[in-house]
Amino acid sequence: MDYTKLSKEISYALRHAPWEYELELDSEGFVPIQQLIEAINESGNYNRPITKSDLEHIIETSEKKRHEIQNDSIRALYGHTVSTHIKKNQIKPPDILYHGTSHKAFEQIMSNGLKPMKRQYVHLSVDTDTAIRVGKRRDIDPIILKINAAKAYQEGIVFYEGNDKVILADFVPTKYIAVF
Ligand code: HQG
Repeated sequence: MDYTKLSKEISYALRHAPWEYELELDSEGFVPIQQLIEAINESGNYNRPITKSDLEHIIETSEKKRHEIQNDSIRALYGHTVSTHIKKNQIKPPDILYHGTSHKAFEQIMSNGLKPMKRQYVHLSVDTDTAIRVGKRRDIDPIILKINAAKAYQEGIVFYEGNDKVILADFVPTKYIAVF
């Protein structure tokens, strides 16, 4: 079983294109596991039919907590681009957060703030290692931004739960952003 390929397909289905799988996300992004399994098995993309254990295996072994199972449903924890708004729990963020990005995006971020761009939320990292990993997807030598989340929160910027490494926000104004 190609678990990397399966994990990517699940992210695609749950973050970006549930309709291609005849799935409908609920307000928190969940779909019934059985429906997801049946839709994926219809494609015949894998060397055998996938099962709930395969999904559990991906969640347990992945270096990133991308998906979550609750009862008989599964969801992506972050990364959504679907047009229906996925409701996330508001949280008080850690005092400092980070964001790894490209040199190309940097100037625009410093004049317009951090925006969700194609996703529903801005994705922030709880530590510099995570931010570096995120930034390296776009730049071999990424810029690491340091976010004064304590001040932003105090002044009304809303933060949301992502996973243990990722915190979400609607928007982060420039005044809370510095280069690390
Ligand atoms: C940038 C992956 C211009 C932003 C990762 C980023 C993460 C701006 C890009 C998760 C901007 C959007 C999300 C502005 C922000 N002007 N550019 N005003 N504001 N940007 O991929 O945070 O492996 O949508 O800096 O690890 O890079 O898929 O967001 O470079 O956790 O599970 O616009 O996706 O996780 O890029 O990554 P993305 P991201 P997975």
